[in-house]
Amino acid sequence: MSKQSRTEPPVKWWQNSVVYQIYPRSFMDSNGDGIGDLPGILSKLDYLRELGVDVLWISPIYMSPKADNGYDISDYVRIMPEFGTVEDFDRLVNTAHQKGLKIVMDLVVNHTSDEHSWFEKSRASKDSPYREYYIWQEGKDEGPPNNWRSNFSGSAWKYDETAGLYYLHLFHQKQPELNWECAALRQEVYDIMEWWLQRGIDGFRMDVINYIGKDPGYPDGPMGPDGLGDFSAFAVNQPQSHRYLQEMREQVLAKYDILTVGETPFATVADAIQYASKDEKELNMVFQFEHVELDYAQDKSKWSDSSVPLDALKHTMNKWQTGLHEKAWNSLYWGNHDQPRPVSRMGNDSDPFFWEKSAKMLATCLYMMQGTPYVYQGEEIGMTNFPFKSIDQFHDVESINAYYDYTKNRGITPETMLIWMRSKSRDNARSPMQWTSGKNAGFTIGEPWFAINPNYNRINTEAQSKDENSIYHFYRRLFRLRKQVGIITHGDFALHQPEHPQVFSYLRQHAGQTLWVACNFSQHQQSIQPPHLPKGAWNFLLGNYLSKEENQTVLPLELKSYEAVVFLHNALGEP
Ligand code: TEU
Ligand code: CA
Repeated sequence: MSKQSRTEPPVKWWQNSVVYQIYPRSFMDSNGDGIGDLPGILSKLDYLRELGVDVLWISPIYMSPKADNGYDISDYVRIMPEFGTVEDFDRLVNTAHQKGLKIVMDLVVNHTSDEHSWFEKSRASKDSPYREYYIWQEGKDEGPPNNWRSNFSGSAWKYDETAGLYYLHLFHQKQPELNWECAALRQEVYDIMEWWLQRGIDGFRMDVINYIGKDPGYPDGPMGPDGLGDFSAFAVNQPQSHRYLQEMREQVLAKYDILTVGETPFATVADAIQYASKDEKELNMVFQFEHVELDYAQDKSKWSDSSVPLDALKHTMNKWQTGLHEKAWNSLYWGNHDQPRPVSRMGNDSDPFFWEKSAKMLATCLYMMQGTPYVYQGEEIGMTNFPFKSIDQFHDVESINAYYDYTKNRGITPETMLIWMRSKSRDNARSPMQWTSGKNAGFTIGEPWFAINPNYNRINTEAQSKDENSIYHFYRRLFRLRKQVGIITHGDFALHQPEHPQVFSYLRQHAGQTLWVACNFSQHQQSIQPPHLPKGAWNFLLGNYLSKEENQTVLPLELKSYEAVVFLHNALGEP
């Protein structure tokens, strides 16, 4: 069982790797300026290796005026001094490699900062070769070229006095969209990628890479109550994006054995099959968004008090698991730097017992599926949402802009908006990593740039490393299991008891084996009907209540509060 059998298809290294996402600003501060940095990451490599992850994806560390915390880049080949130097970076890559860890960089090339020299030259003169690096348009009827709404509120167009034209920004106005129609711009991007690959990195996570192709007609989108329109039908998943990615593969990616994951909001299963097809024409995999938008409001806005309905979650995960099977490769994630903390969102952080059980249950439910697991810093210790009390505690531009938009223009009271932000804001993921029960949770000896979650006394890596029953050790077991039991990588996927209102139960099958995973998403005990297979035996692999006793072969008929179980069946009766 621990060896791969001959019937299993060959595996690419990124298919059975576990990826850990680092948001450097909030990970570990080495010099007391309150900002996490590269030497801080270096000092935690042993912790990460112990956890059993294989790849580190590092959110942007490039030069940036920080309108969007580094996702607005002003120089792609310089490291922001507060994060360290290029020597620090090389040391990090080399040391990580020595320890068997790979490094994946964040590639943000749908837009730059407006302080990038390309943009400065682009706006300065219509004769500059840089003019066509960005998307410039004449206004219409004294207003912007179309009705598109920026992801960060307001119009997606900004009038520029110097150019006398509008430029497009689907995010912050300090994040002008690059014009991928321009061949010279595409070449610049490929050169930047080469520059980093030559430094020895192992892949790219590509920010909103399915936004790079735009409908050249720039038509109005369906209008919302705010008088602005939705751009997604014209600026996302356009055929041009696929063409550019195929070119990128031919020119750069094909030369390297690296991990590529595209961040693709609005991607359907059909889109993902194109982006991440088995024949590797574009990327290795994508981050789809459907399962992290199930608690959005009816108008598709993320700001509401809805929670994730389990039936919809089961339906969505099933659609992606079965839809990509043998066609493309899934990524598995509940959280990242843009999402609230999974244990607060889909589990129960109201009480220490429920918190621990539900964090382990959520991890089991996700990481026994097919695809490459991603874990966001702090998830492995069950870090929770932040108890925000006022608007001044927020740093995230999306949250702050939405607060003013909703309270000024949409008739939402500040109290209501704060409640919504407390459960949905991206800032929930950005409070510093909790290392110890000491000062500032061991994150910094200085003043942290973002307040420490007051629960750090109870929730920190130091306490959990010492406790064999902690969430941290449970994550280690899950990752080890993925390496030992091939069916977790290769098996197909089918919902079991799809109609059960509180239990997410599924089967994975491969080469005569069956894996059964059952997860109780409620705090109440639930009856279940375990699967019946004609012959052979079941063996217990993992659970968040059951002990590690060997040879547990009786399937449960009930699941306790947030209980998760994993059993493996072998038709031949062999474990
Ligand atoms: O996110 C893309 C994106 O669409 C997000 O705006 C997402 O929809 C939102 O955060 C959900 O609330 C990427 C990065 O991950 C994000 O941090 C950046 O702000 C954004 O691109 C612009 O670069
Ligand atoms: Ca620092």
